Amino acid sequence: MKNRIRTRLAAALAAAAGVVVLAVTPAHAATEITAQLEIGFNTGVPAARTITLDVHVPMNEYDANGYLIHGAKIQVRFYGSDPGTDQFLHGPITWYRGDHGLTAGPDGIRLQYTWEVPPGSFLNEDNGWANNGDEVYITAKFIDGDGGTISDDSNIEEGFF
Ligand SMILES: [Ca+2]
Ligand SMILES: [Ca+2]
Repeated sequence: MKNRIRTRLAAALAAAAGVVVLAVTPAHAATEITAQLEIGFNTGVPAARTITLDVHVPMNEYDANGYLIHGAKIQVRFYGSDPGTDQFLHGPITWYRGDHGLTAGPDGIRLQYTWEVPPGSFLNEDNGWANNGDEVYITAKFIDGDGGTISDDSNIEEGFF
């Protein structure tokens, strides 16, 4: 008798927990991600290169919050575009819920983040006498709490970084 009550109580608790989980679990799978990279030149003293990332995973606000609460993250890696194999340059840099630059809003999950690096940083992917121009892009991944992943390669930024 006692066992039966305990079982019933456990079932009720599980059901209650289930309702809570359902209330914040995203209703729709994330299927789309776009990544943009901008590299600018700060000509002040000291000079710097300004890196701006804009990664967007469209969905409604409810789902955006649900994904982030459940541990979804955005992960960014930098690559240098070259003939043949592209060179890995930097990363991964990972943003979770609450990290600066990562937001959930009416148009979905967005990462907007800017920082500066000195000239000749990891962005200087080609540093040869004959080939000093750099071609840099990012690969951005949206990884949900269960490990489901979608990714996008950004545009390529060209310059002497
Ligand atoms: Ca290159
Ligand atoms: Ca270079």
